[in-house]
Parts: sequence; C-alpha cells; structure tokens
Amino acid sequence: MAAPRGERLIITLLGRRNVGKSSLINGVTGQDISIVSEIPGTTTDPVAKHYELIPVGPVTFYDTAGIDDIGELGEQRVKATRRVLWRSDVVMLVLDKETLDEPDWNTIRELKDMDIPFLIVFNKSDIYSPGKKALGALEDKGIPYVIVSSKNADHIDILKEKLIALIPGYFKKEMLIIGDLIYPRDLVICVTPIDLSAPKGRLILPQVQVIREILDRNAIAITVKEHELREVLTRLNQKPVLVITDSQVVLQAAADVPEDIPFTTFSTAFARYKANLPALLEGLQQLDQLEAGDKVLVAEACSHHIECDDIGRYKIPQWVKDYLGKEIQFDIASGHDFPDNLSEYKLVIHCDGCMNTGLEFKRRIHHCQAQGVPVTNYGILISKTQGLLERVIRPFGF
Ligand SMILES: Nc1nc2c(ncn2[C@@H]2O[C@H](COP(=O)(O)OP(=O)(O)OP(=O)(O)O)[C@@H](O)[C@H]2O)c(=O)[nH]1
Ligand SMILES: [Mg+2]
Repeated sequence: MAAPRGERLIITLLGRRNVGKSSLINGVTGQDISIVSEIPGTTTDPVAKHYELIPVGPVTFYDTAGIDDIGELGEQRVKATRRVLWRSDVVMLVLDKETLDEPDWNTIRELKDMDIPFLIVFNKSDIYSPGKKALGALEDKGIPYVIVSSKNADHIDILKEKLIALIPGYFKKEMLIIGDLIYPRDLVICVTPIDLSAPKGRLILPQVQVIREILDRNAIAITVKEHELREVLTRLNQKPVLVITDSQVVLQAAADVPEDIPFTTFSTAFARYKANLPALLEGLQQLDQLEAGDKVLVAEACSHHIECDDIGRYKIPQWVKDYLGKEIQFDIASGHDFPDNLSEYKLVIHCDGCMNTGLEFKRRIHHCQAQGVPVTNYGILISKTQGLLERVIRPFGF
C-alpha cells in the first residue's frame, strides 16, 4: 500500500552537474529511472522516485538539477532544487573530485544551517580517489562520507547503511501522537466533522493516524461527528480517557464534554508530535500584541486541499479579526513556496502540517525564529481565539 505523502521520508541527491546523481539514484534503487548522460545539465526538473528502503520503509528519492547550473533556465532549476531541499529529510551531497572547494563548503554550511542531516558521496571512485586533506577535513568536522562508484556498483551497500544511520527518529516511529496517554482497553473519542469542505469518501490523514494509533495500543476508538458527541457520552458506561476533536468544531465539542474528561484537538497533538509545541505556544503569545494594520502570513504546506484552503483563506482571518476586534492584513503562502524574507510579518500562522514531514515543519519554525518572527499554527490559534487553549494543552502536561 502506498504510504501517505506526509509520512514518506524524502532523500534528495544534490550536487553539481554531471557528478553522477542520476546514476546513483538508478544504482541505489536498482532501476533505470533517471536519464544518465555525459552532457552536463541532463536532469532539469526534480524527479521523484518512490522506493521501499529496507528496513526504513517507503521513501522518496529526489534527483535534482545540478546546483551549479547556469543561465536564466539554470537559475530556475537551482530554485526548484532549493524548494525540494526545504522538504528533504536527508541529503546526499554528491562529488566527483579529489578536493573540496569553496562552493562545496558553502553547500555544506547551507545544509548545516537548514538542519538537514547529510552524507557526502564521492562518486566515480573507479577513476580517482578523494584526497587525504579533504577526507581529514570532513572527519574533523564529524561529517559522514562514503566513496562509491555507481558505474561498478561499488560500495552502494555501504552508502545505504550510512544513509539509514542518518534517518531521524521521527521516521523510525519512536514518537507517538497520543499513544503515550492511553492504555489498552481505554476509550478514546475522535470528533470528526463531515462538512462540505471534508474530502470525498475518506477521513483526513491526521484522523486516520490517530485512530490507527489507538488501535495499535489495543484501546478503543469511537469516531463521531460533533452532533453526536453529547449523545455518545451519555450512552457510555465508562468515561473516555480522552476526547480529541477537529479544531474547527472545538467550541461546540468543548461545550459537550464535561471538564473532568481530558480534551484536546488533533492539531495540538500533531504540533507536539511533528513540530515543536512549546515554540508554537510561545509564538501564539504574539497574537495579543498585534495592532491594526499589522501584516500576518498564513502559510499552508500544500496547495491542493480544499479543506485547508478554506480554513487558511477565510476562517483563520475571520477568527483573528473577531478575537482582536482589529483589522489585520493577511497574506497567504501556499505549497512549498515559503518566503525567504519574513521581515514584513508580525506573526506567521502555519497550517497544522498534515502533508509536511516533521522536519519541514520544524525547519520552517526554525526559519521564522532565525528572523525573529513569532510562529504558531492553525489549531492552537483557533483554540485560543475560542478561549480553549488551556484546556486543549492540559492533557500534554502544559
Ligand atoms: N567513471 C564513472 N562515470 C560515472 C559514474 N557515475 C556516473 N558516471 C558518468 O557521469 C556522467 C554523468 O552522469 P549522470 O548520472 O547523468 O550525472 P548527473 O549528476 O545526474 O548529471 P546532471 O543531470 O547533468 O546534473 C555520465 O556519463 C555517467 O555515465 C561512475 O561511478 N564512474
Ligand atoms: Mg542527472
């Protein structure tokens, strides 16, 4: 079964033109996916290849255009490569020469700044050997490297091992969404509104993941729409250990759940699981400081979810205006285009990141913090505007 996009590890091959990025993707996956040629600049657009990396699971390899591409088109290609970089969980920086020069060190610095784990791959070992000085410098800095030949399939197995060693804990399922709050046979109620903006014929990914986690814990998941919540609570002969609701109906759901039953929202749970809940709570404090005319950026991780579109464009601005009683200016950033320069914004309100891997969400938080711009997310902001923030963060010990 295909893994949901938000759960796929993204591994990107980065490097100058002609170093053998495409050959390596073909070598690692054992398939001829990317076109290989001796002409520099063969790969123009990022190419995604889904692959089952044992024992990690489903991953996506991204082949990219050379980062030294030139001319107007070249510049656009480099930009496209950068966009992929933002979403990458792990990077393989491919080189095909003995020494590391200034541009290589700049790329290394950039990857470090972006907090992306990376591996240096010296490719084409059949025709040269990386110099002692270069290897010594990498060792001194604790940067992992591997020496391979995609042509002869030399050391591709070692490359895979080193790659797996870099994979963040998040993907190794070391973290839980709500599983740490529940025990076997516990009852958990999930409140999932089905309105016009809900996707046809299915639940959204965070809801599915939570239900799965409840079942994995041998607990009992009851899924209801907000209208049935009150009735279900009266029909149960046991108190649920948690009620978790979609943020959009948090006000209505909270009114139906007695105060002594732990109550939260999917997005609060996901902010803790995937992002950085303390940082998002800190960013949220800025809401009360906003003045009329201030600019706020609403950022969506994906551009194709009608349900998110509606929340970001209409509901969030309205809730904020109602809460503050002030006219605030809203800009929208959608998909993988997250602005480099955030200086004009007083606050960034990010979507809950269901399609983002944890790292991309964290990286964006980091990016906002580096520029001194407070950042928060949809779900906890909505809870605050409805006066329910304290209640939804309480189950997590805040
Ligand atoms: N000798 C040798 N040649 C290699 C090796 N890997 C790739 N090549 C050759 O290097 C050239 C470039 O390979 P590609 O895989 O197209 O390189 P790329 O980095 O994807 O290049 P662009 O898409 O143009 O940026 C081709 O002629 C390959 O056959 C290797 O391990 N050894
Ligand atoms: Mg290529």
